Amino acid sequence: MTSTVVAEKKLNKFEKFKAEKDGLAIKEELQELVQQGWESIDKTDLEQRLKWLGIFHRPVTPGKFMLRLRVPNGILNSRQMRVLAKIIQQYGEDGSADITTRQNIQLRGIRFEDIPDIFQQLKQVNLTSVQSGMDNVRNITGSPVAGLDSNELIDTRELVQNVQNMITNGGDGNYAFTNLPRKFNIAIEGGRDNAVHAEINDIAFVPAYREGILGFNVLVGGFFSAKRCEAAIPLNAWVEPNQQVVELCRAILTVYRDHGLRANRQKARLMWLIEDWGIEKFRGEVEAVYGHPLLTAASEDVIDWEKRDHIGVHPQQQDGYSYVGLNVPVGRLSGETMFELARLAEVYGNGEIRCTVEQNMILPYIANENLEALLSEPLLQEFTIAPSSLVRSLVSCTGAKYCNFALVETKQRALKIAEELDQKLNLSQPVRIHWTGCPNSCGQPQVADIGLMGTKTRKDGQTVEAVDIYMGGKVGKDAKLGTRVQKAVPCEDLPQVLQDILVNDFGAEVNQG
Ligand code: SRM
Ligand code: SF4
Repeated sequence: MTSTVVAEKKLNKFEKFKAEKDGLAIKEELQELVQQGWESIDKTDLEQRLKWLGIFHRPVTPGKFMLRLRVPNGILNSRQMRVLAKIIQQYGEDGSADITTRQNIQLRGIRFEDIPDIFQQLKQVNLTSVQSGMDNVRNITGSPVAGLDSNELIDTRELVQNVQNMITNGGDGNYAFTNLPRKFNIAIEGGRDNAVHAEINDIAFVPAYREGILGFNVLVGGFFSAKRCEAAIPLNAWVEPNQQVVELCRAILTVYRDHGLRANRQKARLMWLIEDWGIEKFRGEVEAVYGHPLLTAASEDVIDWEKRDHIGVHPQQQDGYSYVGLNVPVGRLSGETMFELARLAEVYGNGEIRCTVEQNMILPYIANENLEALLSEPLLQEFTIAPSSLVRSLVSCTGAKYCNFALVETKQRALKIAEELDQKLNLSQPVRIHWTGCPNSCGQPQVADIGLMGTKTRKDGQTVEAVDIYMGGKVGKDAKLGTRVQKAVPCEDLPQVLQDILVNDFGAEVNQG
């Protein structure tokens, strides 16, 4: 008996509630639920199904919700940014936003009764939060400098948008893909530096020449989970950078939806199916749904650069223009800073604002003669183009302030320690530190030079917050996942432990005096 048949017989509790009522069905019930008030909503609707609309109740802050958007390719315009700023500003102290590790935006402090109105506002500026949580395809990432980078191979913007439209039915919701066995990640890289971390996605498209024609090699099955982390493997397929990308995504998602393992939720990500079948059979099933013979992969891809972080001023492919990468410490934004970003994008640029997977922002199309004026704007002192070394490359997941999975507080602590070490040490090379509050690995500690994963330990007879330390993550060309090198270091000992690692492994020097 194949495991797929077993899967059909023994469904886990998530499969049961999805079979009872699809998560997307909550869309039609929203008005009624709002009238009812969040306290009396059925528990599964509140804690699970609302996530199909991107609405996450935060038990850490009862009655306050997080709204996870979709920002295809990380690109927003100033009108959209203003709407987002306005939404969170009404919540005062509670209202904030985060740039996520998938080039996306999450809004915080949202009150349930406001959601229908918020959805109206989002629709007016062509934004959606649909299918952004639970067993759906997450925000689709693409090269953050698509259409700007003079060394770009493929402009990913339209492709990402088209894949999102296929999956979400243009943002209205699409029952064809709302009951996957588990979450699903897609990335499309168009540059030479693997800016999207292709290797950690369930499907990744990476540029590759086949018989002189530029298209994509396809990788599948990359994922992180508390149980297991794997880099994506080649599907041995090559597609042209057009509708073929969309159709191949549709085919892979269809095979995953119909055959993915659903018995054990810990073994439901795409890689488990690929392993169960073997890559040959998987490829064959995908090809059958795709409906045409798949071309074999090009012998090598064109990822031949080290990864860039896009911070600072960079000339664009358009003469006379630059894009400016701003460091947003641990990705946190206030309503005020978002309004200001929108203003700067309009005054100095073309109105666009882009997010990166490092939780930073890019302002494109700054005419070179206006650079000086932009750089002297007050916001650029806060979101600087010249941050200190460790702050520059710092990434952090949400952590205990809002996430009930968290074992430690992350963002605030990450920033404080990085700032202190930057004061104390001289670093001659960039060191990428990623924090993640629990083994779910949203902060991607395995891609970092130094990854910190929240845990608990005992110290002096007390249970204290601690981290496991990962090292050896390599990004860009020949990307490789890091592995755990130390277990359960109490957070209070971390500044010294990190200092020692930075001195011994990364050549940092302690400032004298
Ligand atoms: Fe994540 C669950 C936040 C990127 C792996 N993730 C969660 C939840 C929804 C848990 C919850 O309900 O509280 C977190 C919401 C906390 C909050 O209030 O913000 C959460 N994940 C995040 C974000 C916001 C971290 C950040 O600060 O940037 C990222 C949102 C991305 C987006 O825009 O959609 C985020 N999560 C990731 C990534 C990184 C990536 O995609 O490159 C991963 C690892 C890669 C992967 O998925 O393969 C990731 N998140 C998980 C997992 C483990 C998945 C698994 O297969 O076991 C969970 C738990 C789950 O799904 O059961 C999870
Ligand atoms: Fe929450 Fe854990 Fe993800 Fe951090 S890694 S956002 S603590 S689920």
